[in-house]
Amino acid sequence: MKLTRRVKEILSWYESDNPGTKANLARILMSGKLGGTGRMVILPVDQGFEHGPARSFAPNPPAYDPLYHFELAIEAGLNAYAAPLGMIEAGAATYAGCIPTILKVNSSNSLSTTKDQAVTATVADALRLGCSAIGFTIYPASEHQFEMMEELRELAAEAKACGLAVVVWSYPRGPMLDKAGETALDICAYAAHMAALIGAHIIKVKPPTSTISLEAAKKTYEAHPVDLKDAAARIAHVVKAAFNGRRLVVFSGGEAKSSEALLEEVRAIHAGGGHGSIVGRNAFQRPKEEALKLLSAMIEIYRGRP
Ligand code: FBP
Repeated sequence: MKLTRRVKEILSWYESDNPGTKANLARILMSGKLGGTGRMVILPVDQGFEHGPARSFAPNPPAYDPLYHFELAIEAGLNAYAAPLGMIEAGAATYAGCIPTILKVNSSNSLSTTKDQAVTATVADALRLGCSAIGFTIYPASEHQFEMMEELRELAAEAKACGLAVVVWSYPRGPMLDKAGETALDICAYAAHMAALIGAHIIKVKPPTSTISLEAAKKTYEAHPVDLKDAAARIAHVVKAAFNGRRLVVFSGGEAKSSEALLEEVRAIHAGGGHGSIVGRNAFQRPKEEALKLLSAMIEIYRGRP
């Protein structure tokens, strides 16, 4: 496989990584219909853990089958498929080598009142299953944020030493943030920056809204304004916070919404220099044909053909 100039340039941003990690990042960046472009669409299916099976899969019952998600990601020509241990194990042999996988190594569930996640898989699992990366969620602002960051530090060091890449879901939540604060522009940018500081290769955040939440940051945003009304400008601000664009930043899809609403977000991510989307519910909760159509429309936007 010949790497494109763009992928070589992206790999050059990761100056401390060994050839194994770079090869795994290259695998993700070169796979699927967006392979080589520097943009990505990834399918994450950890919602069964996070929200429960019925809330996740009842809208499209074939999605109860773990193999369905491998098929969907492969047929859609996505860059990678991310899931917790059981989901990856369930299709590991059938789909070995068919699509890069990201093993989600910590998980939360809706039966807990604390904002925390349990470590549910290991770096050894990721290697055994042929994954290209581990995935880890941190909740900046939660009562457990520092333990989560310390767990990530340890797992990321181990993963990198074994030549794996590290994908960080950086989702602010906790007592000091109201619902609007969780996706406020300053908070999303802060979350992306912290993930970069902990050593993430790929950072996943939610699309930022026009709210500025942190009292201490308001003056700075007044002095150095971002065009809050422009979704692309907000995306660009988050990407800037991730080492001035020297880290890959992808944006999540959120709850199921209309295709047009999702594509509008994707246009803003593309225009703002975001590196792609990691979209779960909006893909697997639709009937497969519809999901394939939507994913294909997203890919077209990232290919610069809106
Ligand atoms: P969606 O596209 O379904 O939002 O998936 C992205 C994701 O990060 C999942 O990996 C995760 O399960 C989910 O969002 C968590 O969402 P929340 O924390 O808002 O419940």
